[in-house]
Amino acid sequence: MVTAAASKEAVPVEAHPTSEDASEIASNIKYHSLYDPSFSPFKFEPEQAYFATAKSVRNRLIQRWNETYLHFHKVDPKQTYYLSMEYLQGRALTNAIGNLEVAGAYAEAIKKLGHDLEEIAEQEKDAALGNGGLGRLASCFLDSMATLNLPAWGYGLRYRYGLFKQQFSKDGQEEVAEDWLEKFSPWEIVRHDVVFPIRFFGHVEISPSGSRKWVGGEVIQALAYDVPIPGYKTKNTISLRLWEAKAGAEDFDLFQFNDGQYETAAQLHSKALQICAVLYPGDATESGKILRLKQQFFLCSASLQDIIARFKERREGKGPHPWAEFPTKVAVQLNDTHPTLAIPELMRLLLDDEGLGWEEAWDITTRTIAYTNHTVLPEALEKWSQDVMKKLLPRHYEIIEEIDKRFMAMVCSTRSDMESSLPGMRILDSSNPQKPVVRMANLCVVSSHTVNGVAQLHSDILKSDLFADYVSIWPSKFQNKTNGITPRRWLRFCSPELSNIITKWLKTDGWTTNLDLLTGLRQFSDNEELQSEWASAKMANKYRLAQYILQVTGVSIDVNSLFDIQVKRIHEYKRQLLNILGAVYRYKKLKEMSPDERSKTTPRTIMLGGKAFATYTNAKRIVKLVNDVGAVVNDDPETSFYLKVVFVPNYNVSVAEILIPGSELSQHISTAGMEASGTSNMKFALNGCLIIGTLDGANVEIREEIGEDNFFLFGAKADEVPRLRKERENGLFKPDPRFEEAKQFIRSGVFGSYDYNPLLDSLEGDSGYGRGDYFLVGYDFPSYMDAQAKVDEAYRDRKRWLKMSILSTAGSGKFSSDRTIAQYAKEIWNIEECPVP
Ligand code: B1N
Repeated sequence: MVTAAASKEAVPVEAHPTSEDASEIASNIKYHSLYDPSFSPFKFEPEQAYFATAKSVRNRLIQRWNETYLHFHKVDPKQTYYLSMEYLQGRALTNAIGNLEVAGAYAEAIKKLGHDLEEIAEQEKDAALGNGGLGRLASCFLDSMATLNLPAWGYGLRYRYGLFKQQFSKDGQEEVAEDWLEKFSPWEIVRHDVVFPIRFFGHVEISPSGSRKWVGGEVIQALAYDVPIPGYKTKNTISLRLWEAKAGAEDFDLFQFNDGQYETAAQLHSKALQICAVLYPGDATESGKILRLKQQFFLCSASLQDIIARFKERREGKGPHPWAEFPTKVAVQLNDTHPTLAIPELMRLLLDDEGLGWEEAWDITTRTIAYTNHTVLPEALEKWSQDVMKKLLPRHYEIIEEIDKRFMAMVCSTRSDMESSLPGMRILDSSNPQKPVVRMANLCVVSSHTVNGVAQLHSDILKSDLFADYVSIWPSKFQNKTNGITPRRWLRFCSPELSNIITKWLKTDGWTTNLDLLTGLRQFSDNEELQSEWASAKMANKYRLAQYILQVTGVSIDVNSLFDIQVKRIHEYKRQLLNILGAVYRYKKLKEMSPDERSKTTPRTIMLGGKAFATYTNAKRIVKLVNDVGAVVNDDPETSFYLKVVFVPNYNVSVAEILIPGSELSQHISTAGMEASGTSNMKFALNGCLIIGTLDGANVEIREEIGEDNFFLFGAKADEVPRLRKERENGLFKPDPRFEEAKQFIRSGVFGSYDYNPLLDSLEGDSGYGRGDYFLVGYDFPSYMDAQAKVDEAYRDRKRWLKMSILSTAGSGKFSSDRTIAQYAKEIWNIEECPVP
């Protein structure tokens, strides 16, 4: 027995891989640091302690993950495969020990080793294989699928560099590659036994019998990495399978290498590296476009080959493969159009490799695939050049052509009344002969058995607008599945203080898996004892947040001020500009007040955070403006007690876990009709944070659930937006003087010498989206300011505010991703739970 030198207690080194005893867990952590070292075994600083702890937890996960796989294999239920180009997993350690219910024991064990669990957990880099809401939704869904014991898998790509790190220079945001695999990830298991060939380019060969085969081109290998996803309070642990691209030794030309042609010798190796190098590379250039399409196909082809192999394996010895059974064993969900190529790829595998006829293959494909739409923004609806598609995927292009042809024939023969709508419904759009394209959303709608939006309003807009023509052909194809979030990561683990109070008052912790139980808090919303406990939990979270802000920005914020937060990707439709214009106006008014008048106002700390896409100029200008306003406002001795403006750098999942619990007001202020759902709105409300927002996305349903008195509503309604834009174009819009004053104040140069005129001009003249202020910042500004005045007033009444805060949490039950996933399982996938005994 070896004893650990660096620890506080003399801890023996032993395996104890599944013990729940703190001393034995400490021995196990030591065991990993000594016998599976990734650093000098004699070092045990926080970083080494993190990796050793992670390896210890990982073994527990692997055991459950193996049992789950074997159980699914034995029962052979219908399974769901969730295909997504993005996952925003964040950190795994706290979540894993929380879900396994060993957090307390691990905390104690780590203390015995002379460290602190929180400090150890902070060593972990976020797995940021996604951009924003869509990727985080996929991760919340995995958590719920595991927790609900559903037979389900996630499939994605193992990007070498995930979402960039946001840094600042004097010119504003700079993007730096985020090396989440710099050391290694202890949460993945490389599967050298799971490898599939993926072909690109080449040509189609037709045999004398007329059968078609895709041959030639370049072939790259897809290698699986499995990330175990533990459910909460269950043994079930499912897989997120991430594909990595690889070339083999046979692709390495030793002859060329020895001849000094080093680059050409390893050409395929470098091509393979490019595929999984980065998340969503810019697609402005032709080569960038091909690379993005290659990524999408890589995910689809590897995943479908894997799914088919599993289907066959489970039928081994049971006679020939009854393909008609495939849709009774397999459900494939497309997370937006990014994995659309799963459709022609499944068709190709069934037609060319399995020898099925078109009708049969089409029937199987359409009964297997379902599609979720996440946006109505025209620029986000994917269109791929027909020429690029033909070149990269010649056989898939043929299949898409055939789907398009048969769809047209069907409409013409059964719905002659719809002929004039046909050009807009077609998959192939050749209306611009210079740039013929494939419309991916149309391919998805035509080929899926179900299409869903992600909040009621969004699903209604899909039906009345974007997909209206299809609705008249297939009225029952369209559904709504309002998004949700996992209450484990987004309340139970990120705010233990508030969680304990909720458990105490509800007399059960059952809310963590049945979030509707939170309505039980309503009856206590006036109770002074609960209110005072609630206030101290929120205050503890505000302290933690204030400390974090000080540490990353150097700005000291007052925990007694109203903490007002807007964090999300920077986009003009999300209207961070409305927020900052409001802040600028507030500052100007504070400056004009006498000290006595000022002392009657509500002190506020406005925090904004989020990343701007590298080439999105206006988004970057907004980030710069927030920083510049903060620099002036925070240093103004006259007003800084009443107003601080902070840009929170590098917003990501783990930063959200600090911000959201400490928030009191959050802003969800997109132009109505443009935010499909939003999911941070749900996280904030769940944490007792009040919302100021428009009637957009899931805000509509949140307001319904928590009550309109507890929601600060403002702004135009979705159905008014087209008319307001028209009026604006026709010069009928009269701006509010406060709006003009705020813009003028910025133009006057108070916030530095950077030229904000182009940004502000987008609110007036031609914004590039058509005639000026497409996002109606000017139209909504007065009602926004009025709503903000109501916020200030409500905050001054502490009892009233606390009651509203409690009611926000109490009304958030609907927004659990457990509810969302249960609905997908029943109403789209037709799968049932399969708990490991
Ligand atoms: O998906 C989220 C929603 O809550 C948000 O409202 C919505 O904006 C977001 C292209 C997207 N829609 N579309 C994307 C992501 C990456 C990309 O390359 C589009 N993200 C959303 C979850 O439903």
